[in-house]
Amino acid sequence: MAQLEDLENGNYHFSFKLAVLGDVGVGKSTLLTHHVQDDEVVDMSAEVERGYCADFLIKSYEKDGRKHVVQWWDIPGVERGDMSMVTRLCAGAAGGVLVFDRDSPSSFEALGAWLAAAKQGAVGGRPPQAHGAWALVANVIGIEAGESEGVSPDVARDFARQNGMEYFEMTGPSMEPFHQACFDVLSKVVSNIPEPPEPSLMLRQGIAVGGLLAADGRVREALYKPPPSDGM
Ligand SMILES: Nc1nc2c(ncn2[C@@H]2O[C@H](COP(=O)(O)OP(=O)(O)OP(=O)(O)O)[C@@H](O)[C@H]2O)c(=O)[nH]1
Ligand SMILES: [Mg+2]
Repeated sequence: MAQLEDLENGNYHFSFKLAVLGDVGVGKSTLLTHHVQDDEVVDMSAEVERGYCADFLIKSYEKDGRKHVVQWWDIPGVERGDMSMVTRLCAGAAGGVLVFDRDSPSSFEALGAWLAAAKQGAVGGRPPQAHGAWALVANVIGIEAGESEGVSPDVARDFARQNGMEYFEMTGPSMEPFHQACFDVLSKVVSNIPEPPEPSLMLRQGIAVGGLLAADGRVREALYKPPPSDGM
């Protein structure tokens, strides 16, 4: 439970929410669980209004001497029936990972709707991450295997490029492409953190400041500075 305790006790520099989205059965929960399980899994259910439910898992990352605690929200594919709920489930997220099944063209065609709904709820940093930092993962599950030729990697890569995302392909049992997608999103979010971290900007980016950061003298100074004027 160390990861959850870290979150509860503010034992981090920064903490933020990321989402994993995509159609039913494309492997989101499986991939996310493996990603988080690398050290320790904390699987919890967050009850959301009207009985909807999304699991979230917590994972800590070290980057450039700072500790980031991420709440990964595992958005159920059935929520595609109510995209306004997807927007609400993604509220305050700093970005996330979209997943589709290469053997299921319909799971690829749905990505635009998933991304639009997620971006509406997400918060962000500087453009092009103004609506969060996102990455695309092609999984191979075989939901519709045999019914079509599947989704061409070139078409998927084009979609990713048009939407400012990196593209990652699961090719075998290795989890590496999914890890890379998560790290890509994480490093984009982290690269948007202002230096020194100015509280009102951080709030707008959905990033919470933890106790480890507050112990930093330069940061304490920034915390007590008045927020920058936005010209109004
Ligand atoms: N063949 C194959 N099956 C997989 C793989 N990953 C997951 N599965 C299976 O595919 C099914 C769906 O996986 P989940 O991870 O539950 O899919 P999901 O995207 O979380 O689905 P929802 O939560 O319903 O939206 C499960 O039965 C998994 O065991 C994979 O890499 N290859
Ligand atoms: Mg799932």
